[in-house]
Amino acid sequence: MNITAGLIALCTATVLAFAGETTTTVAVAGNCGSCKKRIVKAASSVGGVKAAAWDKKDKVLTITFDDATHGKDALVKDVTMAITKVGHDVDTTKAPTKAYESLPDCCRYRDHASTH
Ligand SMILES: [Cu+2]
Repeated sequence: MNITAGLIALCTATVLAFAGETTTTVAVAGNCGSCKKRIVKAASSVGGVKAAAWDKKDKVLTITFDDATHGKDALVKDVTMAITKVGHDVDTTKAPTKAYESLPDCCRYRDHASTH
């Protein structure tokens, strides 16, 4: 086997090994389109997350992640940390007051609900 063939075989094996994808959902508090952008951005910044979508009506974040490299519990924990850090409550984990207060007024889901 020459080097090129070896590299191709290695790459193929890597792709196969990392092909696993799992989807999970978590409840994330928020109000509007800006919240959506903020939440999705924070979730997407977490290693292993391949896709993230937040439904502003249901307040549910759907995350698609690589289950070959990331366990679900650890991943949800990382996503929770990233999102609470930008001011949004995740399930029973409250965002720090300081982070919440840094949100624009329209996004303050604890004080008022708005879906502008
Ligand atoms: Cu908002």
